[in-house]
Amino acid sequence: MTSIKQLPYEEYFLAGNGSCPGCGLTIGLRNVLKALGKEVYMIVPASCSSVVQSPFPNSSATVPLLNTPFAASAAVASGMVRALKLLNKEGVVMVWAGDGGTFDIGFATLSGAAERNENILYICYDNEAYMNTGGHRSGATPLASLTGTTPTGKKENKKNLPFIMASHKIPYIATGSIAFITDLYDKINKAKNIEGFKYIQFYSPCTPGWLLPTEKSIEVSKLAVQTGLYPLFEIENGIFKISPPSKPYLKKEKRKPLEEYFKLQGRYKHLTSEDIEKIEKLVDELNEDYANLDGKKVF
Ligand SMILES: Cc1ncc(C[n+]2csc(CCOP(=O)(O)OP(=O)(O)O)c2C)c(N)n1
Ligand code: SF4
Ligand SMILES: [Mg+2]
Repeated sequence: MTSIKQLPYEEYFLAGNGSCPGCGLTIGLRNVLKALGKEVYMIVPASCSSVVQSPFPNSSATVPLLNTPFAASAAVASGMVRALKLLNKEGVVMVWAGDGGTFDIGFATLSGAAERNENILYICYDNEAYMNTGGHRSGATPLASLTGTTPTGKKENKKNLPFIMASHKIPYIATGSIAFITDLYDKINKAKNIEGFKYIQFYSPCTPGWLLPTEKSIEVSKLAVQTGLYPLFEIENGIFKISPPSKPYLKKEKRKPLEEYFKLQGRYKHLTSEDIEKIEKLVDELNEDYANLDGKKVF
């Protein structure tokens, strides 16, 4: 595994961009681009990312980048792959999309491109709501979370999108976290050399949207893994494998109490002990399932 000291010094996503302090997407993008280098063509659907990187004169991405309508990114990326082939150009075509643009609005084009096994690296930074337009709930918002459209807490569970992508039988799927940046960096490095459709989703705090103090982004991301709420894993050619940062937390006795995670964030301030018990049961079931699947073929 790469160590922090081994990460390249080159910066492809620059400081002075328009993000809020503590924003997970900028920490993620900075390091993802370190793994990909200059030879990348970025496709960005409507999202905080569009706003963070684009406004002149503070444009902050140093790689070619196309902003697209919300639902179109995987279709645009499919066209981009063909255009590069015709022009005889090398490079990774990467979609960089939020959870709303991935789990919900962009899902039709995402599913189509995955089913065609297009040679695309699709990355979803998962801040668990439509943050750019006021933080309303998405298919990625977790059970009980407060959002602009769930003022008493979301009643439904988060979609398990990595497993929905697994049903497309694509060659590579992974989850990541900004708190384990070298794990994410290694996954991107691996994915960029795989031919076909790659889907990577990473946990990406939104400080205003989660009512999270700006300096707590990494702490909350670590706790998401240590509580078993956001397990890190890969599905490579159908084989499911829990990633090293998550491995210890498959065991219930090793997991940190959910209260530690919830108390950092205003979006969970209303939770009762019964709510937490209910969520704990879901976390237990999820981790039990993943422990049983570890090392096994899932498709
Ligand atoms: C078709 C369409 N509907 C709605 C919008 C307004 N809109 C722009 S960004 C956004 C939120 C995007 O949420 P997500 O994909 O999760 O990215 P985030 O803002 O959280 O980074 C919305 C609703 C739009 N641009 N186009
Ligand atoms: S609103 Fe959230 S996702 Fe958007 S730039 Fe700010 S911290 Fe990042
Ligand atoms: Mg979002």
